[in-house]
Amino acid sequence: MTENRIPLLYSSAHSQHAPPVELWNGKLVNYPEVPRRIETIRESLEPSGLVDIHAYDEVVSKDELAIVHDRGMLDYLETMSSGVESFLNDPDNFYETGDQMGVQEYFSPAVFPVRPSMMRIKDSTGGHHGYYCFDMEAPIGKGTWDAALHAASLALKGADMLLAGASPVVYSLCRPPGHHVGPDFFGGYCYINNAALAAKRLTQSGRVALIDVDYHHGNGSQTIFWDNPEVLFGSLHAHPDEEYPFYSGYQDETGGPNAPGANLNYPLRRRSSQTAYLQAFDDLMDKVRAFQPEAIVVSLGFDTYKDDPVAFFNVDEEGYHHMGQGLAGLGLPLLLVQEGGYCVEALGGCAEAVVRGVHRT
Ligand code: SP5
Ligand code: ZN
Repeated sequence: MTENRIPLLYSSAHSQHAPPVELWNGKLVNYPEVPRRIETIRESLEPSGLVDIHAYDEVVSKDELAIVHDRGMLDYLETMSSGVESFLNDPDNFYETGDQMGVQEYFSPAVFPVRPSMMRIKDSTGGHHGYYCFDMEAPIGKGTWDAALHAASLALKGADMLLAGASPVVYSLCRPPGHHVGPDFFGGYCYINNAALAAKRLTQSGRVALIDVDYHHGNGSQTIFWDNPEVLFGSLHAHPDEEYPFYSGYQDETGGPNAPGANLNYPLRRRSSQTAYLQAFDDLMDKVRAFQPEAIVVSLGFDTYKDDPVAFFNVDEEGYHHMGQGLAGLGLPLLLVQEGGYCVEALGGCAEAVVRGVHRT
């Protein structure tokens, strides 16, 4: 597609967000969404000659985030992030702390479907932390808001570069990731939906396809574009019967009344072969072509990798190369937005394989 180098949009701001642990189904485990993920991708791509690294540190305003997100959620994230130290140091917010008694001996669920009967909690002035957050996988620290804001800004900058015709392909190296964030809910290591923001902005040029190849269903992106006929949301992911986020991602979720058929889910069983995965991917490419979009955004997760520590698919570097070629074959402005992928040693190779595929070398 291009002889030229692909702009790789990067900001070091992500490193301010680094939760050490999470409580997953009652067990304290290491948090897999670590800063090294992004640094290793940048370090691998830098000498490859395939990309030009653009260090980009401008940030968008909250108004620009509000094209897909509820103001209340954005204000909550910013306020909680800036006030987290005093919150954690306020004894009124805690019972006795000290030992970890019982924490690892009892199960507690880690993902919550929200119900309308609990909405009144929004009127509360305290204790309403579960209102916007739907699981225990998105801890907020003092650098979280700034990191998330920079990630969102990288995605929007990428969209703007495509709109300006600055490059046919852009890769926004976003962290934290975003596809689990809906209009007014966040979770799953995500705080702001980077890819959805970019897709929404790109609708300025016409129809857009948002292709989600992260291992997990992009429940946030699906919700944002559910009833929007301008955006095709197509997702390949682990079957919600057996994988996070559990409550969405089934094949019969096809879009709202104004957008029938504009939501395409390909749930695949754990341990599906790469062949089965790539067949589904190729099928999605056909559906994308039929939609006749003007631009493509990819929620690019590498947790489909064969050795990913949190997931169970079998994609390897050849598979990612094939996907890069398939995306480039659409012949449209293309924005790659980084989502998950937790096998840190392999991420550089995965990213390079996609980028080589896009270059058609
Ligand atoms: C952006 C993103 O990829 N978010 C995903 C959040 C899902 N986290 C669930 C982790 C499930 C861990 N399963 C343990 C499998 C052990 N091999
Ligand atoms: Zn994922």
